[in-house]
Amino acid sequence: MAAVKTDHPVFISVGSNLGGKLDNCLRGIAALTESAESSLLEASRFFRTSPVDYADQDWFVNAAVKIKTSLAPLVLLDKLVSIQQQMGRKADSVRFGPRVLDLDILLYDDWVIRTPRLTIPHPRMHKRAFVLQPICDINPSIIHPVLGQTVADLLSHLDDKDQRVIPLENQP
Ligand code: PH2
Ligand code: MG
Ligand code: MG
Repeated sequence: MAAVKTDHPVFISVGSNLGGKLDNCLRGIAALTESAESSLLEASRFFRTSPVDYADQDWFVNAAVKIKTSLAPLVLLDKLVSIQQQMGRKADSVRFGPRVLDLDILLYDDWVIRTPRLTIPHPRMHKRAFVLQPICDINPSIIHPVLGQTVADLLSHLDDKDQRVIPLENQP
């Protein structure tokens, strides 16, 4: 009998701060979820967000999606990298700098993964309002599998008041 592939719930963050930011995000989500292996379960609103970690760049558009996928974590990562490249993303000239499209795995089921290429949960997600607010849109009760706190708690305890996360006025 053929091996049965199990689907996993996965949260992905979506961001862009170059070119048609919202359109880039929408095209990235479509490329990811219009395949046999991954489908869209839920999406957050889209937000305008002030740049974090590297301030000298344009504001981002950010969102998060919950998908279900049969792809293993590193295979999913390869898929995200290939979508980013298809969308015209070049090798990053500045760490945390401008990008046409960024697709990051935030949570893969309730797994904890630490490999040289991939750390899950995403190592900075608990400090980033532009990640926590979109996940809260989808489900505020999701528990961070390492910290053991809900994403709503993590968001409400962020002490960095400089992080601006503003819903887009015209949601797609
Ligand atoms: N991504 C980064 C660095 N800083 N800031 C915002 N607001 N949104 C992002 O998606 C973002 C960032 C590196 O991936
Ligand atoms: Mg990123
Ligand atoms: Mg990335």
